[in-house]
Amino acid sequence: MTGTERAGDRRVVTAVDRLCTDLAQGLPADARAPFEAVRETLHAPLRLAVVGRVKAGKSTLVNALVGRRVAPTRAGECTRVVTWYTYGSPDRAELHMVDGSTRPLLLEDGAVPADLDVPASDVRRIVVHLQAGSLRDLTLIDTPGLATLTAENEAATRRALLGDGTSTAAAGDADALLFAIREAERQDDFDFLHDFHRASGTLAATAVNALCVLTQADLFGSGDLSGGDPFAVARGVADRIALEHPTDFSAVVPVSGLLAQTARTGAVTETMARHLTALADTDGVLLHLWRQTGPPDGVGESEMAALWDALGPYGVVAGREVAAGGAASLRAWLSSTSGVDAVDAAVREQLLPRAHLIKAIRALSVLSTLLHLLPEPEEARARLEAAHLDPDLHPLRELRALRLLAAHAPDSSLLPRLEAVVDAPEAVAREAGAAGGTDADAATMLRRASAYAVGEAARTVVPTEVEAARVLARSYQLLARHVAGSRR
Ligand SMILES: Nc1nc2c(ncn2[C@@H]2O[C@H](COP(=O)(O)OP(=O)(O)OP(=O)(O)O)[C@@H](O)[C@H]2O)c(=O)[nH]1
Ligand SMILES: [Mg+2]
Repeated sequence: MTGTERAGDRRVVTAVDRLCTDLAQGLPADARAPFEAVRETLHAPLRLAVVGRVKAGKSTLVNALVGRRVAPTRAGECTRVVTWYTYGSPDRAELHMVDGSTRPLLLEDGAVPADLDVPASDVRRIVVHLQAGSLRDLTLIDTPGLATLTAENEAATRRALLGDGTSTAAAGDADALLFAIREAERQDDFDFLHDFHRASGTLAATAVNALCVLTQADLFGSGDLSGGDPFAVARGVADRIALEHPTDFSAVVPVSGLLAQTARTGAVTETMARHLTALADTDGVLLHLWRQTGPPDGVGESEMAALWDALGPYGVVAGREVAAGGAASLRAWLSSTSGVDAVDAAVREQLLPRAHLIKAIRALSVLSTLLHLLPEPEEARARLEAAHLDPDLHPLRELRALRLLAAHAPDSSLLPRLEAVVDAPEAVAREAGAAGGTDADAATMLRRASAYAVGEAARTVVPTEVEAARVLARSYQLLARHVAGSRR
């Protein structure tokens, strides 16, 4: 995990926090609430929403990521209410109603009930507090499917993530998206994604805050029947999507939520491994037909059904050999095969290290929708715009320039230098002084690098390079100021 906090990112949060307080200063206490709410989100864990078409396997993946079977899943349209899984003790859940009231929700065997005793349209969200390590630095948001049979379900997701166009909710509740695509992407997937990017602010109109998961990877191709590898087919599709949509996602990861859920929620037992091993000599194609032909000798109908539910056809056929090694081997195989470790890695390497910046981007965007609540909205807008030029907020501009450059001009010579100032500014400053010179010499070196970048901005005609070079020039200048200032 590379989630170490950088001083610059902390300064971004402090600057936006200050801005919230300053803007709301003249308001009476009760009118300050929306601004306070924005401030609070800056200090809360990153909110990652799992979004996608109905039946993409979102809730199954949420269970795998949480490490508990807490979200209801089923073959028919299932999730009807936006549900937050957040860190807290003791384990409990509550309904946040549309009318602003809150009431407790009893978990059934530790899981959210699939059916509520109130109409889903009366509930704004369910919040589930769990003492799960996976939620310490991340709140996961499960959402009703897009493109559903029930327009109301899709509307709930759009409201929660894109906002209802009114006030505080205008940029929605999520900082980042885990976008679930099953089989292949469709145009309406991207329509939604672009709406989300717009809602999360112009600074975020890049792949900064969205990862894509290609779900149900165990069902790709005809792998399980032909003896091929469905995950290899899914990898090919994922690579194509990544290539064709470089600005939409920072990564595209194939995953089988089902295998991951089974591996990570304590569902793999020695009994399961034994039943699976008992199928070792049955022909794979025959196994697929077991519902018609009956289960093979030595395994009962309900046991076979349980294996099928937990592992799917690929998991049953391909997992038999490894199951001979017992539950621990089966669990390890399911976990690594499922691809969920790669999803975790993408979240931890691409989203969490930049959580402060991503949250700050969203907070600025929400702030811009609250200005009408202030006595002098025009003056407040000017202050907000001026804040974008605040040196403390420069990391936001760096991040955006880096993503655009990586997507549109990946061979640019500016890329490694921009990466260096984004990921390790202290090292850049150190290197500038590495020739053994004084701090003043280091500052001079950085100013020279800045002047050189200004020249590069003038020489290139590629728009993303022009912006990157300008951003880099300012980065070097700010670093020079920092080096000179800190050693005085
Ligand atoms: N084989 C296989 N089946 C899966 C996988 N993920 C989910 N499923 C099955 O697909 C069905 C739908 O899964 P859910 O997780 O409920 O899907 P969802 O996207 O949350 O559905 P909605 O909430 O209705 O939009 C369930 O029957 C799951 O068991 C997977 O990776 N592989
Ligand atoms: Mg669901």
